[in-house]
Amino acid sequence: MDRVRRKNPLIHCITNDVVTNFTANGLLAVGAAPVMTANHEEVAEMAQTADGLLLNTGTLTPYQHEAMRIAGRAANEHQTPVVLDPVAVGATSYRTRVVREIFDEVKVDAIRGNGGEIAALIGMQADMHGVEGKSDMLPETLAKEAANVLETVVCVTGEVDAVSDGERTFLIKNGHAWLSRVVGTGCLLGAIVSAYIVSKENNEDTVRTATDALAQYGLAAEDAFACSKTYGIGTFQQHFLDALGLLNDDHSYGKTNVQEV
Ligand code: ATP
Ligand code: TZP
Ligand code: MG
Ligand code: MG
Repeated sequence: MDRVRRKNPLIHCITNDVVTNFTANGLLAVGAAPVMTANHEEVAEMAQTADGLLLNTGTLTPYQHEAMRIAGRAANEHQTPVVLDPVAVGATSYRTRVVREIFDEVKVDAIRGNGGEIAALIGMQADMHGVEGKSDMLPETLAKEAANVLETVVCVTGEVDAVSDGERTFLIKNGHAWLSRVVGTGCLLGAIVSAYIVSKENNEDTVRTATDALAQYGLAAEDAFACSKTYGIGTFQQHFLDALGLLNDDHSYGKTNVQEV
């Protein structure tokens, strides 16, 4: 977290209409700089100058699909790390086809999705309910399997999160159930994973840095719940942004619950 604040990375987000404002505010809260554009005339230039590119398929259209292809190619050419949030893959055949096409065309540094989305992406049984999704597999088994199949770092989120690069796998038990009652918390997390991995030092690996992002994000939710539990989820959302803004590595020391499995 402290590195993100020092670097102030520019994260170019091609994301969905539902979460744009929340994602921009959440990135600002952790010390990153958001920019949202899907305009074909400028996405290549933006992806080249940004520190990180987020591709989120929440309200995917043919226009956005093309924007993701252009931006993804430009990012790959300029070594800009790319994070994919395959929102609702598996919910419709269009989305499943297009997300797989994007993945095949763009080299992706990390993927973040709920259990159903990650299972659907690798062709396994998924229980999709619009943007919500579950898998019967344990998150650690699913994350490792998907990381091996997709050859990238995979973050599976839910009650317990798991992150794997196929060799090392971490379980994260921070967070609060109210996160799933506020729209956009999964999407913001994808953007924050991008901010963390583009701010890491050269000797740190993506799997460990993404794990830190998920753990500290979960801790912010725990802090927010402590301040808002007598009110409700509207207040929780505001306190969650506050808690993200107050997060730092000293505060989270000893409070994150991460184990390598
Ligand atoms: P959303 O639930 O907002 O649609 P999503 O399904 O894409 O988003 P989630 O899997 O819900 O993403 O993860 C978003 C965040 O919420 C993660 O940090 C995850 O750890 C946390 N989370 C989700 N459900 C729970 C839960 N029951 N207990 C604790 N944390 C949770
Ligand atoms: N519909 C299309 S995108 C979206 C909805 C409700 C937001 C999903 O965001 P999250 O982070 O998965 O709640
Ligand atoms: Mg969810
Ligand atoms: Mg989601």
